[in-house]
Amino acid sequence: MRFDVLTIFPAFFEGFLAYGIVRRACQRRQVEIGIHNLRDWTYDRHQVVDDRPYGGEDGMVLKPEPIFRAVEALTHRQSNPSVVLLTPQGRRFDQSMAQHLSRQSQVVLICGRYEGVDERVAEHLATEEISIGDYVLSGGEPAAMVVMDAVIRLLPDVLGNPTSAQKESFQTGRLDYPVYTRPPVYRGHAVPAELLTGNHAEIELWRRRAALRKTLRYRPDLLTDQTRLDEIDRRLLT
Ligand code: 6GU
Repeated sequence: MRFDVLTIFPAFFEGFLAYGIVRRACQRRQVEIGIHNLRDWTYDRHQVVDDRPYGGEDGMVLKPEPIFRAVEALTHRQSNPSVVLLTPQGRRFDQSMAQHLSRQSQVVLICGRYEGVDERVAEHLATEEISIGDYVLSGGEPAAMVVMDAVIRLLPDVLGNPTSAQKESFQTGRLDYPVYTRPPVYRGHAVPAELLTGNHAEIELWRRRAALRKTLRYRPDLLTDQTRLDEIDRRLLT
């Protein structure tokens, strides 16, 4: 699949592309990522991408023309691209949206900036508007990296172990279980004894209980839909 990112801060993405899973996936041609400077689609001498909002108010708004031109230049109509506008006003991003995007052949990510983006981009150019959570960032760039990371790790053969992406939190309806490594006792704090028994049934039961306990404490909302849990989890909760 291919991502094209539209931003006024292309350098923001240098570290993201240079490390870890994302770098490896690009090298192996499992994903292509193009980072594009919105100013390249301005025609004026000062490459102006923003303007003052109609109706007054503080702050500046990203102009529609460079964004429309850029998206039209970057997309190939036959690839039926997803055009995603990243703003705090969008639909909240989750694992099912990551899965949906991982099945697209091209995704354009438009990073919002300043106090907003001319609404005609959301209405007449973007196919979806996405927020990564209920807080305000000063721009969509970190959100674009979040979306790409979540999607890229779902692509075929990107993660070492093919089942690992399926077993994770949000796929199973509960948070992941806690993990420990050596030493067995650190500053007087012992690793749970069940994990040292070598008894796989006992380890599995401990992991389920511990995962459900953490989910109840931090994300009880995940447990209101018990149809996503399996039979063993449902029994442990009652
Ligand atoms: Cl996508 N953009 C901005 N500016 N703030 C956000 C966001 C996006 N998602 C959550 N907060």
